[in-house]
Amino acid sequence: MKGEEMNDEKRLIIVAYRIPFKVTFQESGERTLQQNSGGLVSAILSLAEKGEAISDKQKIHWFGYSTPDILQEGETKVENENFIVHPVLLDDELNEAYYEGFCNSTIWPISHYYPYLTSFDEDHYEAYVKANKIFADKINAFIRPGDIVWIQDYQLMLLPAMIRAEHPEASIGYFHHIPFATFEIFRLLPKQWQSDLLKGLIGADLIGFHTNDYSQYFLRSVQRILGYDTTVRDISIGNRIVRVDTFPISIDYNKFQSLYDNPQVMEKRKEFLKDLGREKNIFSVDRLDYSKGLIHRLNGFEYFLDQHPEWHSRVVFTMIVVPSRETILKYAEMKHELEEAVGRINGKYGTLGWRPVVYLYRSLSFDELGALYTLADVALITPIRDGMNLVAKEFVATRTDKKGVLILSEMAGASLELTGAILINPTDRKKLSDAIVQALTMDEQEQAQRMQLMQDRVKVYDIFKWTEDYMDQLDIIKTKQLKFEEKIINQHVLANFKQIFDESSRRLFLLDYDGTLSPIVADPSSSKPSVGIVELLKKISSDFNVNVAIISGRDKEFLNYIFDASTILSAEHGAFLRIPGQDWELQYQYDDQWKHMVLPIFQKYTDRCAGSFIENKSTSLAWHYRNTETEYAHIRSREFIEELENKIGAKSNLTIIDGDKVVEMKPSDADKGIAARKICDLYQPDFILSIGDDRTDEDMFKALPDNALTIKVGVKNSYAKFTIKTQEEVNTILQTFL
Ligand code: GDG
Repeated sequence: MKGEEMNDEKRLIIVAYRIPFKVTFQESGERTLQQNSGGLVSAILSLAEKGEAISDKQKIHWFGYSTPDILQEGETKVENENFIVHPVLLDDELNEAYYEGFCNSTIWPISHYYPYLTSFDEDHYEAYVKANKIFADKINAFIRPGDIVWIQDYQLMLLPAMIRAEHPEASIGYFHHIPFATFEIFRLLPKQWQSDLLKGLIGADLIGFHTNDYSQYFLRSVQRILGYDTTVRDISIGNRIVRVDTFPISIDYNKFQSLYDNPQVMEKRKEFLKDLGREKNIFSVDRLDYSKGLIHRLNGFEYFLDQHPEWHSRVVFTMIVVPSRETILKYAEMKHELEEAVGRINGKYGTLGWRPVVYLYRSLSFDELGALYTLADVALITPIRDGMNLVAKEFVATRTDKKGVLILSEMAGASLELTGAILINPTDRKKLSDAIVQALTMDEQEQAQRMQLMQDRVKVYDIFKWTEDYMDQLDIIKTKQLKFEEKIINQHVLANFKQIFDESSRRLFLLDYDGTLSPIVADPSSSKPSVGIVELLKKISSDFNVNVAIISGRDKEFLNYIFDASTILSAEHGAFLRIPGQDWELQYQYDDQWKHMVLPIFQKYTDRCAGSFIENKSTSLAWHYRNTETEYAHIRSREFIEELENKIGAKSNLTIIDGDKVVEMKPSDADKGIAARKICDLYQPDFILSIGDDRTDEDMFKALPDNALTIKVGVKNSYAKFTIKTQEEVNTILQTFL
């Protein structure tokens, strides 16, 4: 965020389940708040230092779950020189059902493609809603205009919407650190949960994922479950645009790069190398988790030992498993299974002087981690699913000696960037074994080339770049939204136009029907005007001397049925015009021949897409696919348009309108713009109001003189001068002129 006026006011609020701080009490009773060494914390701090996202006078506010013991009597927050921590207190019972329950027994397994490990417990879900609400209440009471709220991860998917509801203008970002599963997996959740979680997320302005696949899977679920229109990275939710984008998280490269020559790390490395005492070292470190592929990794290593006796006694695999989530049954079971597998392998292949697998179930100090990264000949990072995997990037960054080979699962987000790794599918034990041999025998020149390639990438897009990139994008989407906001019609503009209206004598309203005077419905034939709107138009037209014209794509019969004889009606996108007191008139020489040519194509696509149908109007043909499976029908509609274009050829006098869930074909002789101009010529108005919502209304907006009051319904790019967010507001606009 650069150069904005309210910079002094701007605060950055980070919300994450955890607070990355350690609070210690000295004997004297004095308390200190220490930042953890995680990359995200440093990166966020650097934003403040660079004055990027917030004013440098501001400390960063961090909201996260904590137990009350970090607070002293009467306190609600703790601070140090950079951060103010706001603990969100959840009682143990709630926290267990929320965090271990819904977060780690439902969202985590389903997102990592383990439906059979997913619990579907309503009480857990309720706890999730409740906990998100406790976060929301605390944050909502704290936020003020200008603040940026950045929410981290799957424990808080409902929070963006809960904040948006209270602070419609707030700048809200969300980042999802784990994979977003495909629609077919996500839909296994109960319908209510699916839609709540998605609606929760789209409360944000920017939703970030590690890979383009996760972004696309999310967009697809939004489209299929919530029915919103999406582009490759935007969601139009009527009154707002939400951006979905890809930001592969990274590490503090320089910090890891300095480890190789760090004296404490060197000391540890020497010690470990002596203890391990083999020609080659293979290393892995992960949290205990089924998604990390620990058992498959051991199976692969076992197969390697089985197939390659020549490596016996020469290689040792150091497998560090960091305790995690042990209170969840599956994790406890898995730990047991792992220990059995290690025992089996060591029992089968080990000797008195050689243990093939050195297994440690504990966490490492940072120096120990650095020592193991830098001594490894091979890093074996083989998750079955992993949002990103930072261990892989950290290993790469530490290797200033340009040695060491990374074997990486293609199922880790990191595999898209770390192309110098040997990429494998972790379930394929033969390939895993081959990869180990390839890595152990790789010459130093190739190791250096591969390492350089990966280091170049991690160095360029480090955690600081990631954070900056995210904040820039949040700023861009917010600015885009503000541009739309500027077009939103306000009382002041309306009052001005009302004055012009009062002073004018030949007033004309040009109004679209579907999506403007009536809400969009699944079945076009059941569409009804909004309650009271027809009467309102009658009143405006009789009491206030306004000529009201409906310019619609609908046919004559439909418009005749809805509107009375005093209304000017234009049907079928300007093909027919009825001036009050006269008959309908076709606006150009019409020939029906073209329909015979294209009807078989219309029929073919209707047959192929269950639920779609043809509307055969006097001068046009429309293929509606609103009631079909959206994504499939959208693909078919592209094919359909291409086939129609091929059939009619470039010089044809026919137009194809690629509308909202409808493809319409008609002669080019008429459109809503031509109709609007003709009506203006006939009535010579000195005041024009025009409202429409869809693409064909753009012809009308374009055709009208500069002094017309043109209003687009819905937040979309438009030629109209002003925007209203919802169709319901049309009524209010019309009321203004009473
Ligand atoms: C989630 C997503 C995504 C591990 N053991 C020790 C230790 N670590 C540090 C590593 C690394 C971090 O923990 C683990 O990060 P990962 O990315 O591998 O995995 P998750 O914790 O599952 O994180 C993941 C990540 O979010 C970020 O978006 O990449 O996909 O699942 O930094 O170094 N550090 C120390 N001792 C240990 O024993 N000191």
